[in-house]
Amino acid sequence: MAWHALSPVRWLRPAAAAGALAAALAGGGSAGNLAAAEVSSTIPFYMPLISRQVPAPVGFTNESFEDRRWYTDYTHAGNQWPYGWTFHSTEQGETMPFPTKHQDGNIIPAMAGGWGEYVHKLAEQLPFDEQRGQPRGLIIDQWTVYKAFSAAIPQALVLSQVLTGTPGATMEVTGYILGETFDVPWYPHTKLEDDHWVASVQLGAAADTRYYVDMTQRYEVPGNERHWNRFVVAAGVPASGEVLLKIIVQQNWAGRTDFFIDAFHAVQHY
Ligand SMILES: [Ca+2]
Repeated sequence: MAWHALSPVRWLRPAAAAGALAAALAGGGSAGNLAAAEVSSTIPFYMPLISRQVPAPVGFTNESFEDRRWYTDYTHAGNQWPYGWTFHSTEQGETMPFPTKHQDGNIIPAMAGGWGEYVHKLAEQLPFDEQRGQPRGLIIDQWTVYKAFSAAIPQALVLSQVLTGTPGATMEVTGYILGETFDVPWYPHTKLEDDHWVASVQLGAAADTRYYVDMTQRYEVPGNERHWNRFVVAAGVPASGEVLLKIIVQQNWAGRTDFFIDAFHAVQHY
Protein backbone atom coordinates (compact mmCIF):
# COMPACT_ATOMS: atom_id res chain seq x y z
CA MET A 1 0.00 0.00 0.00
CA ALA A 2 1.31 3.45 -0.82
CA TRP A 3 1.55 5.98 1.96
CA HIS A 4 1.21 9.64 1.60
CA ALA A 5 2.74 12.05 4.08
CA LEU A 6 0.59 15.01 4.87
CA SER A 7 1.91 18.21 6.33
CA PRO A 8 2.69 17.83 10.02
CA VAL A 9 -0.26 18.77 12.13
CA ARG A 10 -0.37 20.30 15.56
CA TRP A 11 -1.66 18.11 18.33
CA LEU A 12 -2.46 18.69 21.93
CA ARG A 13 -0.75 16.42 24.37
CA PRO A 14 -3.45 14.42 26.10
CA ALA A 15 -3.10 16.02 29.53
CA ALA A 16 -2.81 19.48 28.06
CA ALA A 17 -5.73 18.77 25.76
CA ALA A 18 -7.93 17.84 28.67
CA GLY A 19 -6.93 21.03 30.45
CA ALA A 20 -7.45 23.10 27.34
CA LEU A 21 -10.82 21.58 26.72
CA ALA A 22 -11.88 22.21 30.29
CA ALA A 23 -10.65 25.78 30.01
CA ALA A 24 -12.40 26.21 26.71
CA LEU A 25 -15.65 24.88 28.07
CA ALA A 26 -15.38 27.04 31.14
CA GLY A 27 -14.84 30.01 28.90
CA GLY A 28 -17.83 29.26 26.77
CA GLY A 29 -16.13 26.89 24.37
CA SER A 30 -14.81 29.48 21.99
CA ALA A 31 -12.09 28.48 19.57
CA GLY A 32 -10.07 31.43 20.77
CA ASN A 33 -9.85 30.03 24.27
CA LEU A 34 -8.89 26.63 22.93
CA ALA A 35 -6.16 28.09 20.71
CA ALA A 36 -4.81 30.19 23.54
CA ALA A 37 -4.54 27.14 25.75
CA GLU A 38 -2.98 24.93 23.09
CA VAL A 39 0.34 23.38 23.83
CA SER A 40 2.23 22.79 20.64
CA SER A 41 3.66 19.42 19.76
CA THR A 42 4.45 18.74 16.12
CA ILE A 43 4.42 15.13 15.03
CA PRO A 44 4.29 13.58 11.54
CA PHE A 45 0.92 12.12 10.61
CA TYR A 46 0.47 9.57 7.82
CA MET A 47 -2.62 8.61 5.92
CA PRO A 48 -3.00 5.69 3.51
CA LEU A 49 -3.33 6.80 -0.12
CA ILE A 50 -6.29 4.89 -1.51
CA SER A 51 -5.99 4.75 -5.28
CA ARG A 52 -9.71 4.16 -5.97
CA GLN A 53 -11.15 6.81 -3.73
CA VAL A 54 -14.18 8.76 -4.84
CA PRO A 55 -13.16 12.40 -4.55
CA ALA A 56 -16.45 13.90 -5.69
CA PRO A 57 -19.85 12.71 -6.80
CA VAL A 58 -20.63 12.48 -10.50
CA GLY A 59 -23.48 14.58 -11.85
CA PHE A 60 -25.90 11.88 -12.97
CA THR A 61 -29.68 12.19 -13.04
CA ASN A 62 -32.19 9.39 -12.54
CA GLU A 63 -29.63 6.62 -12.93
CA SER A 64 -31.98 3.97 -11.56
CA PHE A 65 -35.12 5.20 -13.38
CA GLU A 66 -36.93 5.91 -10.12
CA ASP A 67 -37.97 9.48 -11.02
CA ARG A 68 -41.61 9.40 -12.13
CA ARG A 69 -41.52 12.73 -13.96
CA TRP A 70 -41.15 10.97 -17.31
CA TYR A 71 -42.50 12.45 -20.55
CA THR A 72 -45.32 10.48 -22.12
CA ASP A 73 -45.19 10.49 -25.93
CA TYR A 74 -48.81 9.98 -26.93
CA THR A 75 -47.90 10.14 -30.63
CA HIS A 76 -45.99 6.89 -30.15
CA ALA A 77 -48.32 4.65 -28.17
CA GLY A 78 -47.71 6.37 -24.88
CA ASN A 79 -44.02 5.70 -24.75
CA GLN A 80 -42.30 7.05 -21.66
CA TRP A 81 -39.08 9.02 -21.98
CA PRO A 82 -37.19 8.75 -18.69
CA TYR A 83 -36.57 11.98 -16.82
CA GLY A 84 -33.05 13.35 -17.13
CA TRP A 85 -32.19 11.28 -20.21
CA THR A 86 -32.23 12.10 -23.91
CA PHE A 87 -34.44 9.61 -25.70
CA HIS A 88 -33.97 8.46 -29.28
CA SER A 89 -35.54 5.61 -31.22
CA THR A 90 -34.99 4.88 -34.90
CA GLU A 91 -37.88 5.41 -37.30
CA GLN A 92 -39.21 2.82 -39.73
CA GLY A 93 -36.71 2.23 -42.55
CA GLU A 94 -33.89 4.03 -40.73
CA THR A 95 -30.55 2.34 -40.15
CA MET A 96 -30.20 1.37 -36.52
CA PRO A 97 -27.20 2.41 -34.33
CA PHE A 98 -25.38 -0.86 -35.11
CA PRO A 99 -25.88 -0.57 -38.86
CA THR A 100 -25.39 -4.19 -39.89
CA LYS A 101 -26.38 -7.65 -38.73
CA HIS A 102 -25.64 -11.24 -39.74
CA GLN A 103 -27.90 -13.55 -41.73
CA ASP A 104 -26.68 -16.99 -42.73
CA GLY A 105 -23.07 -15.83 -42.79
CA ASN A 106 -23.81 -12.66 -44.73
CA ILE A 107 -23.68 -9.11 -43.39
CA ILE A 108 -26.81 -7.15 -44.20
CA PRO A 109 -28.19 -3.74 -43.18
CA ALA A 110 -29.94 -3.53 -39.83
CA MET A 111 -33.03 -1.42 -40.50
CA ALA A 112 -35.63 -0.42 -37.97
CA GLY A 113 -39.23 -1.46 -38.40
CA GLY A 114 -40.24 1.59 -36.37
CA TRP A 115 -40.43 2.44 -32.71
CA GLY A 116 -40.76 -0.22 -30.09
CA GLU A 117 -42.40 0.27 -26.71
CA TYR A 118 -40.51 2.02 -23.94
CA VAL A 119 -42.00 2.10 -20.49
CA HIS A 120 -41.24 2.09 -16.79
CA LYS A 121 -42.17 -1.08 -14.99
CA LEU A 122 -43.05 -0.38 -11.38
CA ALA A 123 -42.77 -2.86 -8.55
CA GLU A 124 -46.55 -2.82 -8.08
CA GLN A 125 -46.98 -3.96 -11.71
CA LEU A 126 -44.87 -7.06 -11.28
CA PRO A 127 -45.74 -10.42 -9.70
CA PHE A 128 -44.03 -11.47 -6.51
CA ASP A 129 -41.48 -13.70 -8.24
CA GLU A 130 -40.22 -10.76 -10.32
CA GLN A 131 -39.75 -8.35 -7.43
CA ARG A 132 -36.30 -7.08 -6.49
CA GLY A 133 -34.25 -9.73 -4.77
CA GLN A 134 -36.29 -12.66 -6.07
CA PRO A 135 -34.57 -15.31 -8.25
CA ARG A 136 -36.48 -14.05 -11.30
CA GLY A 137 -36.30 -10.41 -10.26
CA LEU A 138 -36.76 -7.77 -12.95
CA ILE A 139 -35.83 -4.84 -10.72
CA ILE A 140 -32.24 -4.59 -9.58
CA ASP A 141 -32.40 -1.37 -7.59
CA GLN A 142 -35.25 0.27 -5.69
CA TRP A 143 -38.75 0.17 -7.22
CA THR A 144 -38.58 0.77 -10.97
CA VAL A 145 -36.92 -0.73 -14.05
CA TYR A 146 -36.98 0.64 -17.60
CA LYS A 147 -38.25 -1.72 -20.29
CA ALA A 148 -37.62 -1.47 -24.06
CA PHE A 149 -39.22 -4.04 -26.33
CA SER A 150 -41.18 -4.91 -29.40
CA ALA A 151 -43.38 -7.90 -29.99
CA ALA A 152 -43.23 -7.38 -33.75
CA ILE A 153 -40.45 -5.37 -35.37
CA PRO A 154 -36.73 -4.64 -35.31
CA GLN A 155 -36.21 -1.56 -33.15
CA ALA A 156 -33.50 0.34 -31.34
CA LEU A 157 -33.35 2.69 -28.40
CA VAL A 158 -30.61 5.12 -27.44
CA LEU A 159 -30.73 6.75 -24.01
CA SER A 160 -28.05 9.35 -23.45
CA GLN A 161 -27.01 11.78 -20.78
CA VAL A 162 -24.10 14.15 -20.25
CA LEU A 163 -22.46 13.25 -16.96
CA THR A 164 -20.38 15.82 -15.14
CA GLY A 165 -17.20 15.02 -13.27
CA THR A 166 -13.86 16.42 -12.26
CA PRO A 167 -11.43 17.18 -15.12
CA GLY A 168 -8.51 14.77 -15.02
CA ALA A 169 -10.37 12.09 -13.08
CA THR A 170 -11.33 8.70 -14.47
CA MET A 171 -15.08 8.16 -14.49
CA GLU A 172 -16.46 4.64 -14.29
CA VAL A 173 -20.07 3.76 -15.05
CA THR A 174 -21.71 0.44 -14.21
CA GLY A 175 -25.23 -0.65 -15.03
CA TYR A 176 -27.41 -3.64 -15.66
CA ILE A 177 -29.16 -4.78 -18.84
CA LEU A 178 -31.18 -7.93 -19.36
CA GLY A 179 -32.14 -9.13 -22.84
CA GLU A 180 -34.66 -11.90 -23.38
CA THR A 181 -36.20 -13.17 -26.58
CA PHE A 182 -39.16 -15.37 -27.29
CA ASP A 183 -37.92 -16.04 -30.81
CA VAL A 184 -36.92 -19.51 -31.99
CA PRO A 185 -34.80 -20.36 -35.04
CA TRP A 186 -36.59 -20.99 -38.30
CA TYR A 187 -36.15 -24.45 -39.81
CA PRO A 188 -33.59 -25.65 -40.85
CA HIS A 189 -31.61 -23.32 -38.56
CA THR A 190 -30.83 -24.68 -35.14
CA LYS A 191 -29.97 -21.42 -33.43
CA LEU A 192 -30.59 -17.70 -33.65
CA GLU A 193 -27.97 -15.42 -35.14
CA ASP A 194 -25.20 -14.52 -32.67
CA ASP A 195 -26.21 -10.87 -33.03
CA HIS A 196 -29.93 -11.48 -32.67
CA TRP A 197 -29.71 -8.43 -30.45
CA VAL A 198 -27.04 -5.94 -29.36
CA ALA A 199 -26.67 -4.00 -26.12
CA SER A 200 -24.00 -1.40 -25.52
CA VAL A 201 -22.99 1.05 -22.81
CA GLN A 202 -20.71 3.81 -24.02
CA LEU A 203 -18.89 6.48 -22.04
CA GLY A 204 -16.93 9.01 -24.06
CA ALA A 205 -14.89 6.86 -26.47
CA ALA A 206 -15.15 3.74 -24.31
CA ALA A 207 -17.71 1.04 -25.07
CA ASP A 208 -18.89 -2.20 -23.53
CA THR A 209 -20.82 -3.86 -26.37
CA ARG A 210 -22.35 -7.32 -26.10
CA TYR A 211 -24.35 -9.54 -28.40
CA TYR A 212 -27.13 -12.02 -27.76
CA VAL A 213 -24.82 -15.04 -27.93
CA ASP A 214 -22.61 -13.61 -25.18
CA MET A 215 -25.26 -12.00 -22.98
CA THR A 216 -27.26 -15.18 -22.66
CA GLN A 217 -24.25 -16.94 -21.12
CA ARG A 218 -23.92 -14.46 -18.27
CA TYR A 219 -25.63 -14.35 -14.88
CA GLU A 220 -24.16 -11.28 -13.25
CA VAL A 221 -26.68 -10.56 -10.51
CA PRO A 222 -25.96 -13.00 -7.67
CA GLY A 223 -28.97 -15.13 -6.83
CA ASN A 224 -30.85 -14.16 -10.00
CA GLU A 225 -31.49 -16.91 -12.56
CA ARG A 226 -32.11 -14.47 -15.43
CA HIS A 227 -29.09 -13.60 -17.53
CA TRP A 228 -28.66 -10.07 -16.27
CA ASN A 229 -25.48 -8.48 -17.59
CA ARG A 230 -23.41 -5.98 -15.60
CA PHE A 231 -21.85 -3.48 -17.98
CA VAL A 232 -18.75 -1.50 -17.04
CA VAL A 233 -17.13 1.40 -18.90
CA ALA A 234 -14.44 3.87 -17.86
CA ALA A 235 -13.23 7.07 -19.47
CA GLY A 236 -11.14 10.08 -18.59
CA VAL A 237 -12.96 13.28 -17.73
CA PRO A 238 -11.87 16.06 -20.12
CA ALA A 239 -11.30 19.72 -19.23
CA SER A 240 -14.97 20.47 -19.85
CA GLY A 241 -15.90 18.08 -17.04
CA GLU A 242 -18.53 16.54 -19.31
CA VAL A 243 -18.67 12.93 -20.54
CA LEU A 244 -21.44 11.55 -22.73
CA LEU A 245 -23.05 8.32 -21.56
CA LYS A 246 -25.08 6.24 -24.01
CA ILE A 247 -27.14 3.13 -23.45
CA ILE A 248 -28.09 1.35 -26.68
CA VAL A 249 -30.33 -1.67 -27.07
CA GLN A 250 -31.09 -2.98 -30.54
CA GLN A 251 -33.47 -5.76 -31.52
CA ASN A 252 -32.28 -6.93 -34.93
CA TRP A 253 -35.19 -9.10 -36.05
CA ALA A 254 -38.94 -9.14 -36.23
CA GLY A 255 -40.29 -11.16 -33.35
CA ARG A 256 -40.19 -10.39 -29.66
CA THR A 257 -37.25 -9.26 -27.60
CA ASP A 258 -37.47 -7.58 -24.20
CA PHE A 259 -34.76 -5.45 -22.66
CA PHE A 260 -34.71 -4.36 -19.02
CA ILE A 261 -32.37 -1.55 -17.93
CA ASP A 262 -31.66 -0.60 -14.31
CA ALA A 263 -29.25 0.40 -11.57
CA PHE A 264 -26.75 2.58 -13.37
CA HIS A 265 -24.12 4.16 -11.18
CA ALA A 266 -21.10 6.39 -11.74
CA VAL A 267 -18.00 7.05 -9.67
CA GLN A 268 -14.77 8.85 -10.41
CA HIS A 269 -11.27 8.37 -9.12
CA TYR A 270 -7.70 9.43 -9.81
CA1 LIG B 1 -34.40 1.09 -10.41
